[in-house]
Amino acid sequence: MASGTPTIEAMTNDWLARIGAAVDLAALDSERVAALGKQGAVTGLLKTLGGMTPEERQAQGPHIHGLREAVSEAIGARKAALEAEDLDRRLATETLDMTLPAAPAAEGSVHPVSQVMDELAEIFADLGFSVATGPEIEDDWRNFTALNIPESHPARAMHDTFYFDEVDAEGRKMLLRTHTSPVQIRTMMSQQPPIRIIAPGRTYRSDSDATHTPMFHQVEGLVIDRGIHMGHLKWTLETFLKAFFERDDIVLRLRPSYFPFTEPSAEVDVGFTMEKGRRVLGGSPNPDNGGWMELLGSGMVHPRVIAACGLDPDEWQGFAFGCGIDRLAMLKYGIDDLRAFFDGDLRWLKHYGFRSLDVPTLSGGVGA
Ligand code: 2NL
Repeated sequence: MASGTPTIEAMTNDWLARIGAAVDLAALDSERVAALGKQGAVTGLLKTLGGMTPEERQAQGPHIHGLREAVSEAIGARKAALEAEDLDRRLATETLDMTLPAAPAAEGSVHPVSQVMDELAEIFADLGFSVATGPEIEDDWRNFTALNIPESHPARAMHDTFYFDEVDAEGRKMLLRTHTSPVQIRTMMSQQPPIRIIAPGRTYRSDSDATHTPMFHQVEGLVIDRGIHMGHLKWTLETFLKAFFERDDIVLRLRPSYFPFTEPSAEVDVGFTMEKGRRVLGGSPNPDNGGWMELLGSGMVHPRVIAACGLDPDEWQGFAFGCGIDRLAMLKYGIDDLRAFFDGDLRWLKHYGFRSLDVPTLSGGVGA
């Protein structure tokens, strides 16, 4: 071989020295590219095999391939050694203090409406009620007709209903339920009495101002059994409101009213007193320091509604009531802007929200 051209052996020694001297993984990778990369020295040497005569190739081939093998083996070995060194260094220098408190995990909060729904479920469970749910898209019959609200009834207009273009089997437009009453209709049609349910959920009316949002939450209650009368209604609501507002001095006033689905119907007012300039439910209301606040609608289920669900009204009676959940949440937790409920502002949610897995704030159950 001509002088000045390094022998394969010298090249091998040179590359092995360079690889052995690489101080870290990045330096080693540079050597790998310089030797075995597309433009690398060893790669270049391999390419020269193509231009040789068969005899030259037979003589040089094993040496050049041997070089390539030696270089890539050395790179592999050096890489393993550097990685092991790296690990040893980290094990020697990095420490983990297992006694430090864990970093706080991002935590959401429970919306006041969800909190109140949980509280309602808990209180009424103690009274033997279960929670019933149903679809938010309903048909005209379950939302209106079965509830003794006929086609021409002004209550249909009063409800400011959202209608869909899609129609049911009778050709009537489907709608967003305007109350959760259709859930009770479904329950009466599918279960035998005695029935004791509450139906909490989203309801919809085309109404929007400071005290109305197009979507709102309602809870309705229904009891169907033999010999049910308004005394059961009043006791149930009184027991519920005392547990919910955590006060024993809640006073109820039933005022005659009208709903198509109940007869007789009663508006339920709750006495409030003024405490530090705020209306607080409870206490004996007198005109100087309080009054009556309308909180619920209620009544004895109209015999026509019972009959529409396939039950005999001479055998089965019941009471029902309805109430806004958003309103209950505002009263219990001192929130004064309804629209902020559904803005999705994280600051509001953090302020008024509740910790998940916390026990609903009840005084200790209905029996306590
Ligand atoms: C109100 C009034 C009320 C009912 C809802 C009801 C349901 C069936 C049968 C009879 Cl299936 N009644 N629900 C009864 C009276 C009043 O709600 O002002 N809600 C906010």
